[in-house]
Amino acid sequence: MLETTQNPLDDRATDPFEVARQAAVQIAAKTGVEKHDIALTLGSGWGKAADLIGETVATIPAHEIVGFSKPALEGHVGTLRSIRLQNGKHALVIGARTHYYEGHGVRRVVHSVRTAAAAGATTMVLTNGAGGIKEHWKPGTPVLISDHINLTADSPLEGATFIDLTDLYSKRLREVARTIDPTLDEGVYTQFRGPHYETPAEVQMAKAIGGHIVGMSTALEAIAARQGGMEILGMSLVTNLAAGIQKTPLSHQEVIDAGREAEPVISALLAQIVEAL
Ligand code: 8IG
Repeated sequence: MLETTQNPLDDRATDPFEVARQAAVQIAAKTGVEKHDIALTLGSGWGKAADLIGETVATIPAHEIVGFSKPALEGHVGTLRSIRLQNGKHALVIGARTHYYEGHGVRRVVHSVRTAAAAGATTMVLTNGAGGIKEHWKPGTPVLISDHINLTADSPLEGATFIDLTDLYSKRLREVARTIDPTLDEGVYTQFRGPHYETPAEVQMAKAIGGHIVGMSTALEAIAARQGGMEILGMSLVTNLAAGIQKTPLSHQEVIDAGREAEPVISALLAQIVEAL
């Protein structure tokens, strides 16, 4: 895709936190909402949750906000939405994820998370569609992320920034989610670079090192969210069993279809969880 305007994050001399602060100021101006309490990134299969969590105050095309890119993928809605929850809190819904595999660098990947922190959010809900390694997870199963393994060999942290990642995906928030659905299982999310799916051998490696879910997002975002001081809830929708675990080859269309089918149920679940946070 041809980009006509320069993204300030691509200039190494720019402070990415300053860009995030500017983005937060623009969001406050365009939405009329001074502070957002909670932010949600809605990945494939989770988009409908935005319509269920509350009353939409404003919808902004993400590329109108500094540092955000145009969406790379059809089906990934490039909007930022400000929603007033029933409990009076304000949620910022990020429907514009930049994936690491797009090759624009990790600063762009985590810009939405840094913007959410700058906008005042103290809770970050990260959702995604992913492959499952546990065989009993049928396509359409929502899973809580308990921890992650970052196989991108990259980090959103720059320089000697040493940050603890213990309890990165808040145990407290996982327990809140289980008050809504006690049957929610959990697993370790393994982020691969993508955009290819894994080979069956790579899935076996992920399993051997303690992974249960394979995907192409979230881990880098969670690190940035921790740096921003936010409490994190991570949820994956298992849209397919990982390569070699399921007997048939993976098809992007099947993944999309499984997401669409599960969307109403898991979106309603997420809306209930958000209300309880
Ligand atoms: I949806 O099986 C979805 N995203 N890496 N592997 C990886 N990402 C995914 C998968 C999968 N399914």
